[in-house]
Amino acid sequence: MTQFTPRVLSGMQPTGNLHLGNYLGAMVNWVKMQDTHETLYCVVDLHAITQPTAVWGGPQVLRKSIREVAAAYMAAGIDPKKSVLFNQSRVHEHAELAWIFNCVARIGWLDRMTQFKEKAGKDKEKASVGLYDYPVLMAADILIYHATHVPVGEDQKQHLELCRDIAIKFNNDFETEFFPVTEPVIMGPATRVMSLRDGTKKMSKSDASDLSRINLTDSADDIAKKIRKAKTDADGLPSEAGGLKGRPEADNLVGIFAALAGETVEAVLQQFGGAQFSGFKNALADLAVAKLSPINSRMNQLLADPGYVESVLADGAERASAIAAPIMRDVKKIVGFTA
Ligand code: AQP
Repeated sequence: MTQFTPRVLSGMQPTGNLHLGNYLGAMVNWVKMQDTHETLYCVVDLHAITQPTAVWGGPQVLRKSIREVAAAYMAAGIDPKKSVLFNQSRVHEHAELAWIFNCVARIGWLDRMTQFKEKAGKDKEKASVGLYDYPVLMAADILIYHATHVPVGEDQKQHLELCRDIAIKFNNDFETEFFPVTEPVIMGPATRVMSLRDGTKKMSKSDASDLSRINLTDSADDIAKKIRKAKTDADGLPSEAGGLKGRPEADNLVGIFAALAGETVEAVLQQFGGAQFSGFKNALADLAVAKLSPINSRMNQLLADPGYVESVLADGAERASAIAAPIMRDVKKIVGFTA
């Protein structure tokens, strides 16, 4: 079996403000992995344009959003000296490998992808071909760097299984062990942060209600207001995790507290079990403000210097290309395009 050097890749779309779900589900782990792995983090702008223009805002907005997401990465703790930070469209090998993977992946595999069904909605005939093909591009994003680990939230599990299927089929079809079978890294107490208005729905950038999510750009007042208004049920907090079963909103708020505090759900319930939500929400608001305000301030500082953010992205693209180019050259040989 080929041994691959441990390498991490992950990314987020520049389709709006990043929120607490993106932060706790993925970014917290990204930051940790910088000290243990070689890490690449990208702003997935090719993915953003799979949605209607109204979602990503058109060319002027997109350019700004790419900088904002890059600034959010750095503000949350991604160090561009330790990690390669870049935007996907600047490294043409992502799109090139995606085409080859389009010829490896099967339509039946894509037909099973639940995120396409959710994002395309009722009128899937009107969805872009790019939205349908999104998981294939995602596999190319990962495998063009021979990434072995991908830290993501729970919602990306199915796409990562598809990435593994593509690597295995490519290796089988071409009788090689060229691509690693990548491991998803889905860890921590908040791998699926739910909407503050409806504990059965994922916290999401595209939710029409801004009260449903905490944005990394929210002020301290907004954070406190959103937590105070968060939906809860009539009972108080249970003393044990089992008491959160069937109570999605309570479960979500306790999970958020645990993730922000770096504690287990059990430890949070030992502290707050039996308390009413009002007191717990005050403590959660204080904790969220303490954790998120420094990120917000750092993001604003970075955004005041767009030239710096652009220079980080340009440097990152160069470093990413240096890894991707030889891998793409080998793929072309394996497929038979070049000798
Ligand atoms: N609610 C969430 N809880 C935990 N993790 C989450 N992620 C997203 N939402 C949650 C993780 O964040 C990473 C990047 O996501 P993305 O920006 O590429 O797109 P997304 O998953 O489609 O995010 P949104 O906010 O839900 O956007 P829209 O509304 O456009 O669909 C991924 O690792 C994801 O798991």
